[in-house]
Amino acid sequence: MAATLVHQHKSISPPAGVEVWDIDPYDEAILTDPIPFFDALRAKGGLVYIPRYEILISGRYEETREIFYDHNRFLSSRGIGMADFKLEQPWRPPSIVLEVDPPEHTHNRRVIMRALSPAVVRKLEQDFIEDAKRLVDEVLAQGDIEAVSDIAEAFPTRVFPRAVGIKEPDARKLVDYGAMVFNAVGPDNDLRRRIMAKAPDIVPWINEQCDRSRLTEDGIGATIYSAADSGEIGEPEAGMLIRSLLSAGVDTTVSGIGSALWCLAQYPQQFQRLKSDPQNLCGPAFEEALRFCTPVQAFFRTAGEATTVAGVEIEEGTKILCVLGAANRDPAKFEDPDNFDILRDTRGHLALGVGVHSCVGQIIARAEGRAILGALGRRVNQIEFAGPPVWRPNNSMRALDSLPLKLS
Ligand code: OVV
Repeated sequence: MAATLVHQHKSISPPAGVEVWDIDPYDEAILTDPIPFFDALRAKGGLVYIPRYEILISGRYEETREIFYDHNRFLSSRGIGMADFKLEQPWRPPSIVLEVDPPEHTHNRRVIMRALSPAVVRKLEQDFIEDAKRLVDEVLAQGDIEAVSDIAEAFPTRVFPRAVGIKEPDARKLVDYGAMVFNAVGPDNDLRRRIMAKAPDIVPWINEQCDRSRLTEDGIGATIYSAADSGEIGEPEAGMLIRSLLSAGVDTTVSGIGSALWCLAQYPQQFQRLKSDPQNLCGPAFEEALRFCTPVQAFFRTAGEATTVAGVEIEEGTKILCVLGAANRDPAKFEDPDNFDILRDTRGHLALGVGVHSCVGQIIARAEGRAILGALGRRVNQIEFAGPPVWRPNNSMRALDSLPLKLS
């Protein structure tokens, strides 16, 4: 390559009319306490220029949705992180569903969609409900718990690898791989370097689990491999789709469930409300937690052409950080957005994205969330903090590091 890339993507000057904001959105103080940053971001405009990384950033609902919805102008194939895959070698072979545009995207996504059909997930949900009941009884017997490891990590790492058909799951490696994938979305900072140092330990293990021989014959993984038998995709592509499940299916739900527990401890009246009708309110409660805490806080898109958004001229090759977490707190879209209210209308929230790339695993994620919140609502009388919650910095994920709770 002729020129060295300063920020892993094309050098971009501030477009006319946008505010230039000299801030590092990846400062650990912001990552662990993002709400004041979100408020300031939305106040500055629909698009803001960050000179430190030569990127645009959007935090208002309308612009964020417009960019995320339009896969023709705003590409995923050039990477959903700060690095432009057209100019820089990605840290792993690109995902064939996340980091790709139509028509390849459409073809590959269809295979996952079929493997995660409503009929399949309905059956899985029965197991999830049983498992959630058992797990909640276990933690209730303990009284004081560390809810990140005891519930938020324990539940998805028990049920999800089994649903995929991983014969020998390793919860730690699955969670750490998720941390790598989500930190990789950010700049080449300390956070990213620290987790990437674990790659030699984790990446080969993950890749091995994607092999057909490592999968049971009755799981989601086997259904994906059957698409290779019929010639719809190749055998290597089937392996890559398993890798996508393992990349996107663990840390996201760990974060979503952990955050939901934090919300219910923080808003005890809302937990009592959930308890009044766990069967029907477990879904809305999980949805509101997704809006309120937004596990995937931000992904990039890359402008594939010169275009405009909200009157701002955007150059081809511009990286735009779309802050879903800020959009989900936009008062222009959600009334009283900083209030956690499980009865509110959460429709349109962007926690699972929007458009062709919206979360392909959302029905299984929601089934997990409902199962665990339903079990808590039915079996637990009170959730209280047993110590201060600690957030864990990550370049794209909002997640807790520790959440001491007392369940009674
Ligand atoms: C982090 C993430 C989200 C969605 C999909 C994937 C990864 C993937 O690897 O396909």
